[in-house]
Amino acid sequence: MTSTYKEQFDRDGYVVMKNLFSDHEAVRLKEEAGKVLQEKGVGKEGVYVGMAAASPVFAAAAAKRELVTVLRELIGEKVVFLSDKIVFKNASTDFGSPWHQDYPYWEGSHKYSVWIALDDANPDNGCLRVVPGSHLLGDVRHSGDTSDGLGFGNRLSQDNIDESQVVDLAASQGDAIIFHDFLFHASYPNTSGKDRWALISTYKDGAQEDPAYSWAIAAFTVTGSGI
Ligand SMILES: O=C(O)CCC(=O)C(=O)O
Repeated sequence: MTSTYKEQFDRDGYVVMKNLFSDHEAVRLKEEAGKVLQEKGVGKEGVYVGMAAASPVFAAAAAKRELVTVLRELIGEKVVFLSDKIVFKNASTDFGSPWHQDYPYWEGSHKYSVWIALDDANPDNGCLRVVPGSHLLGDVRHSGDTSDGLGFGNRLSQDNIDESQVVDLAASQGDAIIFHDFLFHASYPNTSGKDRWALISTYKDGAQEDPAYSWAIAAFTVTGSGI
C-alpha cells in the first residue's frame, strides 16, 4: 500500500510533489521572477525574498489548489502563507547552501517550506540534499562560521551529517519538495554553468501563535484559489 503524504512527511520530514506546476507554468514563473529581480535591481546575490509581495503571479502560485490540498493534509485546515524567495544559481552565482535547519531563523511554530524547481535540478547544478528523518532530532543549532560570505548563520556542523544517510533530491522543472523546518538540508553548488532557479514558499498553521514576522509582509490564509 502506498503511504499518504502525511505518513511520508511524518516519517521523513519531506515529501515530493511531482509536476506540481506544468513546464509551461514553471517557465512563466521563471520569466516573472526575472522581471521582479530586474525591477528590484537584484544582481548576483543569489537570493531575493518577497516574490508574492512584488508580483500577483507569485501570490497566485502560493495558493495553487493541488498544493493547498496537500498542505492542509500536513498542517491542518488553516494554512497561512508567510513569504517566498527566489534562490537563483547560475554561472556567476554558483554557491551551494551549507547544511542547516530552517527553524533557528524564525523559531515560533513549525513552518513548512515548499521548494519548487523552476529549472531541472541535479547534483551538477545545485539540487537539494536532505537527511530523511532528521526532523525528528529537534533543534540542533550551531552557530556557523560565515566567513565564506554565504550567510546561513545557523549552520549544522559536518559532524551532524551522516553522509551515508544523505539523499540527493534531483527534481524536474515544476516539481515541489515540501519540508519540515527541523529537516537537515543543503544544496550542491552549481558547477554546470546553467541556471538552477528555485522558488521557496513558507507556510504555517494559522491556528498557532507566532511573533509578527517583519518579513511576512504579504502573508495571507490560502484558500486554494490560485493558479
Ligand atoms: O535552494 C537552495 O539552494 C537551498 C536553499 C535553502 O536551503 C534555504 O533557503 O533554506
